[in-house]
Amino acid sequence: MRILPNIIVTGTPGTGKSTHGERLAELMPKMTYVSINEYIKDHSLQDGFDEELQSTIADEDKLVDLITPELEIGGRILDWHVCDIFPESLIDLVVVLRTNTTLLFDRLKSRNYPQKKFDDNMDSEIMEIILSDARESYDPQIVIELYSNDKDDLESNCQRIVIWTKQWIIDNDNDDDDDDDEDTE
Ligand code: DAT
Repeated sequence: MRILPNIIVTGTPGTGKSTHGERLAELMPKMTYVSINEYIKDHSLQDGFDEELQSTIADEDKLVDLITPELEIGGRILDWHVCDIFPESLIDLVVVLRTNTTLLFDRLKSRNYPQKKFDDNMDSEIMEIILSDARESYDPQIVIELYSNDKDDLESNCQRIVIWTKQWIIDNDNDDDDDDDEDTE
């Protein structure tokens, strides 16, 4: 039985997944932040390269096989724009970050993506693709949509997730010794 929850932080590229993931890891040192893009590189999980989008294609089956034992341990904060491949039974919260399209336009412009990748990402955000994917793949009750436009949003989102995590730990405490509660800090 896991003593720490697993959280997915997802959203269109540029919405602030890594910014949130890193801040959450600072606020909750017992949780482990996993940038899936880095994980793919570190574990050689590439399955080709899309020249048009200038993006690595991940071997999603291998990725799930490798990360599932980590999710079984718990305490992972997964950062990826694809949210619907992880085992539903091992995911406790899915945070879908959203950004005002004008702000996202500027953030993506500064990345110098190829035009198609830029357009696909803007369309994805406008059409709420990742939010729909998350709600279709997980119990909609564990999917929350949070705005990530500015630093105040970042801080309040992270505080909200910390409070949620503490409550999850209390609710899932199977240890009879109630005086020795695990904390996230
Ligand atoms: P992602 O990991 O989703 O691709 P990121 O965390 O790299 O996004 O953020 C992209 C840029 O936007 C980066 O310069 C930080 C900035 N940013 C993201 N969320 C923000 C927020 N809530 N407040 C201020 N800046 C933010």
